[in-house]
Amino acid sequence: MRILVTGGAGFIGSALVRRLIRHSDHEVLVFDKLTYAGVLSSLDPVSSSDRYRFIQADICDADAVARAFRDFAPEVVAHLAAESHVDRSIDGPGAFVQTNVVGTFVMLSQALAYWRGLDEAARSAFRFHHISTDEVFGSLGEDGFFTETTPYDPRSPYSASKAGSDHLVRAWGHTYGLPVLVTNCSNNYGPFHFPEKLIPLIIIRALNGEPLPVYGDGSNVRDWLFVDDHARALQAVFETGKPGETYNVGGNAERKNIEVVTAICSILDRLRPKAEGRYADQITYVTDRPGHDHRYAIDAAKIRADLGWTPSVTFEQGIEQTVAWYLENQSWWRDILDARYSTQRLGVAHG
Ligand code: NAD
Ligand code: TDX
Repeated sequence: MRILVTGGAGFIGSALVRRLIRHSDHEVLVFDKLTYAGVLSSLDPVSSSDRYRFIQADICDADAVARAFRDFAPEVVAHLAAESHVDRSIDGPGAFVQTNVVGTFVMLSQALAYWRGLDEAARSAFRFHHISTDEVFGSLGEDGFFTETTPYDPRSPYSASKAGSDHLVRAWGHTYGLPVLVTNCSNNYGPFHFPEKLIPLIIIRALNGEPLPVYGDGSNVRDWLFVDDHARALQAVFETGKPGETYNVGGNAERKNIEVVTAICSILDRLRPKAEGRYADQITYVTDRPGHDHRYAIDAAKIRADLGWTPSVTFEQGIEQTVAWYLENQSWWRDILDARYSTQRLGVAHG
């Protein structure tokens, strides 16, 4: 199949593209604006494949999107392009509304126009897959899980913009018959993760001998999924999922933030011991994130039962691999630190 991957130079998009080139016969067109979060070198491992193509363009640019549909004639759209960092959405929500809401509208409008021009067999085979987040469901207390029928309750500018885009995607399915799929996934981690996010930020700052900022008291809980397992879930959904359906994707690996940070510190103590002391000595509790959601947890029973997908690695295996990758691939993240973002605090609202 021909798969149009928006946001393919990002963390999850690049993992999906590497997987599709290495483990399928699909052709891939990456459509990516290359914002601060787009890192083309994440695609170096597969960019010499003749089944891989790249276009630098904005999903809000209807003409560029229309051209990509016309020239590439995709059978699947895997729509991952988004502003993805909650802290940045606190500092500058406008970009989130623009890319996540307006950009998704443009993608849907152009997909619909293209889809209507296909013959009947191609129309029924076509899929528009929107990659979304569990944050649309809001925040849980100590118990319970998000299912596909949990009511939406987004609470940050980021999650509100993703909720808006999810609603638009479903509306295009219900109203116009576009064959859409939505997946809502928990926190991903793994190689090529941009240093603004908790896990890479902690690894990098630990290695640089800097304080390790834990928001609030560190008791917030996230469910962590290794990014390659997410990529495998996405492929299963657009290849075999039922149009109109939503699938929750999760790692069954709930951890308090402080547990994640101390796990990273212990792995580093073993793999790269400090001359004196331990990495955990660098942990510093800092002002909480405004509106910080307490807990996310996913019930992934549906994708397991319907599509046979389960995570392949535990959090302990995945975090070990991730720390090792950051140790072995320092040029990837040092280039980012030099040119784009040097792990400073973001998202402290000023009222
Ligand atoms: P990311 O920030 O690493 O990558 C986003 C990519 O989108 C970048 O390559 C960027 O250049 C591109 N992009 C941004 N705005 C664009 C625009 N206007 N036009 C074209 N390209 C644009 O994000 P990620 O962590 O890989 O997340 C990918 C998707 O998965 C997002 O939709 C996100 O909401 C969703 N998601 C992420 C997680 C997670 O834990 N990271 C979990 C669940 C869902
Ligand atoms: O320095 C930090 N210290 C800290 O304690 C950072 C950057 C984060 N945190 C906390 C906040 C969260 O409780 O760690 C947790 C994880 O934070 P992020 O890595 O920013 O992820 P999160 O806000 O949970 O959102 C992520 O998962 C869901 C992705 O960024 C989203 O795109 C995805 O939808």
